[in-house]
Amino acid sequence: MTEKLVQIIKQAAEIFKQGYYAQKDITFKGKKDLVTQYDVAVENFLKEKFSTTFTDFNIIAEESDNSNIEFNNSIIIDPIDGTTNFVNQVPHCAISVGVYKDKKPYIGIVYNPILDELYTAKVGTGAFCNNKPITVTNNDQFKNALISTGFPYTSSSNKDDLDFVIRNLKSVLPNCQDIRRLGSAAIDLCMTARGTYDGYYEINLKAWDVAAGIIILQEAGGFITNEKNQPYDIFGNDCIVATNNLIHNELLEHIS
Ligand code: LIP
Repeated sequence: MTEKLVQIIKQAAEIFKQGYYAQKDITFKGKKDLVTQYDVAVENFLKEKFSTTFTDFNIIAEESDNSNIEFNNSIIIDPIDGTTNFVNQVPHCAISVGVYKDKKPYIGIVYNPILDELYTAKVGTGAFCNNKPITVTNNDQFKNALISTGFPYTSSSNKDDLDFVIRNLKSVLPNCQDIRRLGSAAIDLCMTARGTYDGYYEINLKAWDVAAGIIILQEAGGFITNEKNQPYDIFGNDCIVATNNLIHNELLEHIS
């Protein structure tokens, strides 16, 4: 199934690349939440191909009405994760596809067509970037840790969410090596999986932002919980805390 998924995702990537360099029609789903005609075009392409190729799976996708779709055997699609980057030609944006069987993680694929970086993982068989195995860092010193985070779109309208961002920056930043914010949750998880970052946290993500990346990170030796050190629910609103495992507890201590 992985090979077939990759083949289809690489076809969709042609639409993605064409859009990245083109003039875009931008509409707003929320005050900060953008969508372009290319998000819709990539999603429609993937949905059509996946629904005819993988008939045992239903599809949950960012730009679609998912209200009547039950999460079970599901393919979860983010056609463009990092749409703000895509619109501004910042090359950190990707197609993200997570496959779940009986609600359990099965296959994760994140493809950045601009940098031509393909992250793949199937549960139990490791994680790869462009077919080379990847693993998390072995750094156990939080003071040396490079941490990634993101700012939720809701920080423009919800004071509690803005406070969460500021409070936790104030707590994490002075205690770690540094913080990065590149604007794609899917890629942030993959960069933690490949050992660029030691850890990552963010609130209010959607299932399509993380469905693939958490499988890739887990297969690379990473550890993922919510801010209370409980299992992270991809359909919930908790903070995702995703690390190399070794600095997990210390990152949790700085998140409130
Ligand atoms: C975005 C993320 C980004 C996060 C935003 C948003 P989109 O996904 O990946 O990192 O900060 O809240 O969810 O909307 O570009 O697919």
